[in-house]
Amino acid sequence: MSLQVLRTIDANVNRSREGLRVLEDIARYLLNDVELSRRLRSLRHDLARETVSLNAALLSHRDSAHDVGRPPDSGGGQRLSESMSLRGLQDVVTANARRAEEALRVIEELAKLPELRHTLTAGRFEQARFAVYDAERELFSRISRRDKTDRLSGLYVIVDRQFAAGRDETDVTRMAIEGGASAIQLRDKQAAKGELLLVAQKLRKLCGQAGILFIVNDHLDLALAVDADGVHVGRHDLPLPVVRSALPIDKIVGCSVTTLSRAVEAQDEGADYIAVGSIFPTTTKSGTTVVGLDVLRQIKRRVSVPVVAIGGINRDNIGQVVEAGANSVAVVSAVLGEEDVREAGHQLVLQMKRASEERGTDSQTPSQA
Ligand code: TZP
Ligand code: MG
Repeated sequence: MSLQVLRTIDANVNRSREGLRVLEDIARYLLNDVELSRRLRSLRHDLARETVSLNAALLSHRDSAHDVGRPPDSGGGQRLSESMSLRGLQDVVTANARRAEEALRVIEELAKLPELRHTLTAGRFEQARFAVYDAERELFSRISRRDKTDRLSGLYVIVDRQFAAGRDETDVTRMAIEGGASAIQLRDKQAAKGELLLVAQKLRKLCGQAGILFIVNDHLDLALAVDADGVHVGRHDLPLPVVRSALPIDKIVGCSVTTLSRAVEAQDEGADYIAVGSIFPTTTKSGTTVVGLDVLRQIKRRVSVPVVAIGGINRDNIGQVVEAGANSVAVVSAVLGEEDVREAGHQLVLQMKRASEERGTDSQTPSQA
């Protein structure tokens, strides 16, 4: 077997293993995804088995010292060039998945050479390459969606024209954003789609400029049309799996629930966050079930996705909701029903901060440890 072929195989076995290890550790330590990290680990182990018969030959011909691609000794202190700089975890995933995919392709092609045909099975590396394509997609999706749900935490203002006291949605939204909202949801049970589309486009733009999340209630088609960050559905809307598969992989879907069992089910069906409510009595939505803070606590204990509390929440009771563990608090009337929308939002954000500081301090006291 030629030395050059062995060295090429060696370099690419290493590359694929290293790329896969980075992906595996992202799945394991950054996403806590047991299933995906196990899949990547067994892929890495399977590949090690495929080349085990070549191990001695590969190692004995390894000559890293004379590798023309070896980084210069002074390279460690160098800054990444512009083209190499990574913007975030998504880029780390892409770079390492590509590294593994390309390396696997090289091994696959070399495995077809007559001198290697009996030692390596090209098809195994091809299968592995496709498994990495799938894992790359899944990791990219998980990270992008987690980035969004991380930004949910805080005040989630639902903009519903019916409760805006005749004010323009754009003005109301702008003031809610200035008041400190982390997310805006457009909700409208009455307007025609075409009219709602125009509103959605405006709110999407405002939220984009402010760097906050924009979610569309009920309407998957509108969410897609305006490139919203996500869509919110309940039991009368399209089923979660349908919404999940129709949405681009980096968009989120939220789901309203009133019970613990439905919360667990919604998470299993792909909900990126769960909205629980009505926590307190409300007149904003008719026919709601008042679930209380206990259901919120139970759901918080059982699901790993962020939980948004909704229904009847105002500046007097928002502290209890934060205390019960809500990651985010959704309101309609407590912001839209006030004359000064900005100030109303600001006060709610202040109360939330106070309550979470108290909660943080409490949980750090030795008596609670
Ligand atoms: N879903 C459950 S309660 C509710 C919705 C949309 C209404 C929330 O409005 P408010 O005014 O904050 O009680
Ligand atoms: Mg709905």
